[in-house]
Amino acid sequence: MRLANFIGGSFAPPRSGAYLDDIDPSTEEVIAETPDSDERDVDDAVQAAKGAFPSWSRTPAAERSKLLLTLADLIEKNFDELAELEAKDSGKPLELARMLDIPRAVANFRFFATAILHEASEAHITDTTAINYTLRQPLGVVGLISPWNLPLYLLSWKIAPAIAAGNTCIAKPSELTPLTAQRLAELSLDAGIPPGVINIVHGLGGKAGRALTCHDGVAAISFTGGTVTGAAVAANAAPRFKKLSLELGGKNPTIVFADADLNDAFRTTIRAAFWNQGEICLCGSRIFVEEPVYEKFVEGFVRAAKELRIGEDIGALISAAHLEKVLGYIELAKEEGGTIAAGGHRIDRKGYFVAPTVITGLGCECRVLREEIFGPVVTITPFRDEAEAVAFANSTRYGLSASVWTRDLSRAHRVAAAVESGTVWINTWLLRDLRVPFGGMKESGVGREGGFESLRFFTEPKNVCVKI
Ligand code: TXE
Repeated sequence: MRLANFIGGSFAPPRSGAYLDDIDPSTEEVIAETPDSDERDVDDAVQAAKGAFPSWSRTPAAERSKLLLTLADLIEKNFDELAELEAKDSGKPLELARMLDIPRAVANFRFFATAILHEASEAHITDTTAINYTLRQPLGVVGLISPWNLPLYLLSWKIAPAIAAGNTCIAKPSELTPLTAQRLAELSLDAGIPPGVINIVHGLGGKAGRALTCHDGVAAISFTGGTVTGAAVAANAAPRFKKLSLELGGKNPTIVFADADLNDAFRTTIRAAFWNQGEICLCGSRIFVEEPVYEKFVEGFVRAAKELRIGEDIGALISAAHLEKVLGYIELAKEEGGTIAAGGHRIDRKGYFVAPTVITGLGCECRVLREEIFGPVVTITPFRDEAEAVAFANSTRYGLSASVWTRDLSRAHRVAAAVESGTVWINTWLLRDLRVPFGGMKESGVGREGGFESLRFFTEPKNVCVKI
């Protein structure tokens, strides 16, 4: 299968004529060729998006909403095919793509299609002298850069609010997982979304992605990916005064107090550790357990980790390079003095599979507890009291999410307030309401997405002051 860019409603080969191999991580076979686009393709897409903007931005919200809802219906109609493409492209278990990725893509379009029907704007009355009101107008052409771990899920999380708010967009999916983006382009045509509203340019981050962040015709960049890449995106976009939203990595703590419902904590913590083979920025990769229940917790956790089925519960890692990175951290854990209590090795079969790995015996100063590994690798560390738990949780440069397990209501609120992270789940994990602000503190990002936060990001507030 040879993919194409989607520019101005047509499929076009890359200007360079060059392609990149797209590999199925579970078989290591090439399954498609992805355009190796450059700044010429990005410029073509910007021109198409610019051309479509005046008419799209004037299209009534009710009409835009209808088109987005039609696209959501079409994704649902093609559910099986999209789930299969996603699983093949990313290495994740098919069941997970069916349970998580594709339903969320549908939900994203439905959510923002209806959100724009319920917007209100502020008015500020200046005594008897003036009335101010706030216009929130679309920005124009926006650039959307998404990663490979949740391909359609995160791409649609950006495209839906961007176009719902009246912008036209250029999406740059990860070069490692281009398949569902290609299918989305086709479905957007079937849905009747006008040419140029959604453009998709495939290719490498350092080339096509970089061109998008540097293009003067692009008003804003919404990026999800690694923290180091986020810094490169910011370095290019910030001096050009583009609006920026950065959703970056995480090294999220799961804190289990001795009074928690341990069965529940246990079941959810396993999922938080190993879902999508640990390749979710929200995964709980540092588990802290209060001393009285530590031994019992570790014993049960290790047993459960060993029971996870490779291929069904745990998919393949995205690439050979990422596999090496994850295995490198397992070696580092040993060098740092850790004990591999479960897993710790590659699975002896085709594909980039790593056994679910549990590491004990390391403190928060170790690199394994400070750096994002982004694989099926977790550490479990005991803590003495609440203050130590909070200090451990806050001991990284990241601040994306945290999960706290306790039956003590006051403590739950105290710890939630003290943990430096954009989201704190109490007695749960990854329970998402699309209206809440989503994003990270510290090096986990800048800005928030979700609900009206997304619509605000993709619009420019304008104060209109009318003298009475
Ligand atoms: O993703 P990148 P990578 C973390 C995880 C992982 C690490 C690196 O720790 O090991 O990041 O992953 C595009 N200008 N996360 O390198 O590079 C790229 O093409 C513009 C966390 O695979 O962050 C892709 O479309 N764009 C994470 C997107 O950026 C550039 C999800 C993300 O790729 C670019 C994924 C550039 N200079 C990885 N360089 C999360 N938080 O969910 C790359 N890109």
